[in-house]
Amino acid sequence: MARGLFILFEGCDRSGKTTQSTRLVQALTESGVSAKLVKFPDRTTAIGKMIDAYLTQKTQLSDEAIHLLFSANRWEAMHQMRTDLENGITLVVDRYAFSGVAFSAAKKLGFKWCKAPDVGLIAPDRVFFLDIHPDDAAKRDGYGDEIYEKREFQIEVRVKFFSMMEASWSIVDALKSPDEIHRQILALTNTALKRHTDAPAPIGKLWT
Ligand code: Z5A
Repeated sequence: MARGLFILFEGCDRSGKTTQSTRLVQALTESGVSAKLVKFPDRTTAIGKMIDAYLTQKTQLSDEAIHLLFSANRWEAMHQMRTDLENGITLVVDRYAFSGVAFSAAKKLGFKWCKAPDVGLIAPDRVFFLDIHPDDAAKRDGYGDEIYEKREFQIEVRVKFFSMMEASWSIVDALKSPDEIHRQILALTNTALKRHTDAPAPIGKLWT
């Protein structure tokens, strides 16, 4: 049995990651592909609860401490993610280490320092970056509730994302309609799945 693919959605706040990752899992499942949604931060774990308290401004933490908690929140999910991939389940992941680096680097922590705790995590096979200017994102529902939802900061985060892009990334215009975006992403995912069936690649390690 071929392993599952690791499909990642990244992007600034309110870019539609949750909308699109949920729709992708649904479409894959309906077409007979075993697929599962994974979201970071996972606010249900003990570490995730500390992250949630920070994001909702109930507690304060140093920039370094919250960065390491976000990374630990990914490492605690690695065993299950690897097991799922090996069992042929395609993982559709909503935010990952690139968010970790982009947000902390936007606070002026060094890139090298930011990447270090996530080195060796499972690497995504395909990344969809939902691109939206923070001024457009701010017009969407729910914007402004959490600690990072500030215009200048989000602009800086977007710049940091662009500086990390690799060949496996596709930039998707997040201003298009949800249906159009879904169609585009589903087509790209189906191409990636076909390529993977024809020439399976082993599970990769991030930034090694
Ligand atoms: N963070 C970090 O610092 N370090 C890390 O390592 C990680 C994360 C993993 C919480 O993340 C914060 O944690 C986040 C980054 C930081 N801070 N910020 N900013 P989160 O993922 O839990 O929360 P979020 O980034 O705020 O995601 P979100 O609010 O769930 O946004 P989204 O998933 O990208 O968008 P959405 O929920 O799908 O859609 C937002 C709204 O727009 C909603 O009303 C939709 O109906 C609407 N929408 C969606 N698509 C469209 C289109 N195409 N057109 C029009 N309207 C749309």
